[in-house]
Amino acid sequence: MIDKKVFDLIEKERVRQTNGIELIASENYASNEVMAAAGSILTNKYAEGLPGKRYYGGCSVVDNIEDLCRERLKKLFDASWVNVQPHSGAQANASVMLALLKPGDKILGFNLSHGGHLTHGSSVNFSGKYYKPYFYGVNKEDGLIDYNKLEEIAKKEKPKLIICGASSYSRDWNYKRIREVADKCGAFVLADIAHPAGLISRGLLNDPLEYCHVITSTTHKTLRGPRGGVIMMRQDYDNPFGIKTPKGIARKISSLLDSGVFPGTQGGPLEHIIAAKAVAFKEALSEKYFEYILQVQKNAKAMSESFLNKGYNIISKGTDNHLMLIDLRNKNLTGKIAEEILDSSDITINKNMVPFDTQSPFVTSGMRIGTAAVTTRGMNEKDMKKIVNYIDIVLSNIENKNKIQEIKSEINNWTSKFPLHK
Ligand code: DSN
Repeated sequence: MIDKKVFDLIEKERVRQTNGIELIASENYASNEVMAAAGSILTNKYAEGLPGKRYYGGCSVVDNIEDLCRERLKKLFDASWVNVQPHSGAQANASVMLALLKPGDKILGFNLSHGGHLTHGSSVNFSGKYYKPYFYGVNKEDGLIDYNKLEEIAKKEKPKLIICGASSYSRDWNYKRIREVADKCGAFVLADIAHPAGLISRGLLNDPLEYCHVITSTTHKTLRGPRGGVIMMRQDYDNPFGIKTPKGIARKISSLLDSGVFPGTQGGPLEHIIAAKAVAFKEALSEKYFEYILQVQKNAKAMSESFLNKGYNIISKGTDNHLMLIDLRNKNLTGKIAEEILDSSDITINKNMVPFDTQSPFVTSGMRIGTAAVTTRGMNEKDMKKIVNYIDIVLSNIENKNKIQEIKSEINNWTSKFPLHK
């Protein structure tokens, strides 16, 4: 039996992904092998627990798969301990907080409206409901993180956890400085590297594992794997909060984190996704991936220069990673209008709050753009200029339906030269 309705819709989505220009900074095109593993028979298996310590029989094969995945991830980030079971980045962050904090503990995260993430203390998320959040942000003048303010808040409030990492910050992080602040106030540091993980894994950005106690990431953005999350540490620590097992045994942080994932916040791990993560990590260790991720970074720089040349206001005036955030107020546009009009020409971006935004999160004054997906299709710096040109024409002709239709046809024709998978 074939479910025609569902498979017709999947085919429609394949066509959409193929015809358009995909610039959502958190998206990418996973390889056919990654997708084959994600769509495999492993979806049938329950495996609560960890390899060698499961609550179900018949786990010998999935034990091998999960061990392989863990070893590859350790190699990729030079980590000594990893957990590859989180179903998502949000689950990974929830597991870490459950493991290291008690309800009501103070946490210090990067302001969502300055580029942070919901799970770093937002009032609408578990992290802002169960813990007491404080926020640092960027300077108004240069759009760069205000580390002095971060230190000031940390010294005053003495949070248990300082979170660094972002979903729309285009610059590298000073992890060393954050760790120094944390040591002064007795906090743990969690680096959520969901976005730049691929660049970090191949040494193109500062290494958070050197200074941060715990690292979380997603696997589907720059890492180009299946949708999912992971947790890592380079060094295990004794637990300074004195959490003990019911039998009175003091537990290491790694053991608390494992329990934070299961049974703390999840049931059975998704072994088909863990297999797909393993495939993606093997790919990420390859020379070909290094060339790819280097090109992602070059493309982002080329794209931000083209936008600046056309008078667009890029927050912090450039990028170190795979994305950029553009304040559209000098173009008399909101993020909402830009997203809608670009969508109608088959260019996909997302509206985004900019620091000190005066619009609501549903409207916003900005747009976020990333180069991970278009680079997977084989596009280079020259193509980035072309894309900026298309965006500029569309945003300068929002009332001109014919022009937008003309650009859309041109784009559909142009993207057919760049297959999703080679
Ligand atoms: N929603 C993701 C993003 O687009 O950055 C982060 O979780």
